Amino acid sequence: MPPSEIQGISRAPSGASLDLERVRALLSTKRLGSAFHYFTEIASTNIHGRALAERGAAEGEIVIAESQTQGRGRLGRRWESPSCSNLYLSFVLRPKLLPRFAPQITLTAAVALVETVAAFLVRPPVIKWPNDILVGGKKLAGILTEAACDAQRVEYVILGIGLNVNYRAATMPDELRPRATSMADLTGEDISRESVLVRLIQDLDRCYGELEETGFDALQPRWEAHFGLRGQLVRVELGDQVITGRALGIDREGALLVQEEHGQRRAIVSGEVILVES
Ligand code: BT5
Repeated sequence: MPPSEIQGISRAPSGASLDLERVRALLSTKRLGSAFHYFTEIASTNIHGRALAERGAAEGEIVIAESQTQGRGRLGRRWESPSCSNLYLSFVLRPKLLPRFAPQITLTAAVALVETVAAFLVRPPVIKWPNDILVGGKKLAGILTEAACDAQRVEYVILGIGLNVNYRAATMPDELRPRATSMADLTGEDISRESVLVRLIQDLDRCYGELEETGFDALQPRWEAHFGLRGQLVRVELGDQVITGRALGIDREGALLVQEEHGQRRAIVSGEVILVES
C-alpha cells in the first residue's frame, strides 16, 4: 500500500495527542490506512466517515479524533469520548458483500478488536453479541457499523470503533463507572495509544482481508471462541417482545442463535442481550 496521507492534522493542545506519523511508519497493511483524517475534536467520526464515503472516499480511509462531542452508540445512545485518552475511529469500507451479509463486518471487527486487546491484557476479553467487548463483565469497547446498501450490494460501510485505552474509572461519569472499564484500569498503567492503534489497524486489516478473500467461515470459529455468552441463559429484548433462552452462537448472517426454554430455536437479527445467569 502506498504511504498514507494524513489530512486535517492540527495538534491537540496537550502534549498527549496521537503521534500519527509514528503510527503510519509502523503500519504495514494491504487495505486499511490509505489516508488518515485526523481531528482534535469532531462531532462523530462515523458521521464524518459517512460524508467522506458519500464524496467517494476510498476503501481503507480512516477518520480518527482525540475527542467527540456527539460520539454515538446504537439506537442514538451516547458514546463517552473524553479527549486524548482513548481511541475513536471509523473506517470507510467498500466490501464485496451482499447486503444480508453486511453484519459480518461487525463480527469481523469484533474478532480483530478482541484479538488486539487480548495482546495487551492478562484477563481474557470476551465478545458480547453483537458489538461489545467486555472484560470482567464491564465494557471496554464498542463497535458501530453503519451500512449504505441497495438491493444488490453494499455501497459502503462505516465501521466505527470506540476503545477505552487510558480512560480511568475515576474520571468516568457516575452512571458509566460500574459498567465500563479501560485497558489502563485493567493493567494498572497507562498504555501507548499508538501501540494499540497500530495493532488494531493491522489486526483489522488481516481479519477484513480474510473476510474479503475467503469469506466468513474461517472467522466464525474465532468469533465463537471469544463469545462470552455461549450456553448461558440470556434475555433478549426485541422492542416490545422479550425472549429467554440459552445462547448457542451465531449463524452465517451474524444472527444470534437462542434456544428457547420450550424448544424453539430463534435467530435474532437485532436486539439487546442481557445475561440472566451463568
Ligand atoms: C456501542 O453502542 O457500543 C457502539 C459504540 C461505538 C463508538 C464509536 S467511537 C468512534 C465511532 N464514532 C461514533 O460516533 N461512534 C463510534 P451501544 O451498544 O449502543 O452502547 C452504548 C452504551 O455503552 C451507552 O449507552 C453506555 O451505557 C455505554 N458507554 C458509553 N460510552 C462508553 C464508553 N466510553 N465506554 C464504555 N461504555 C460506554
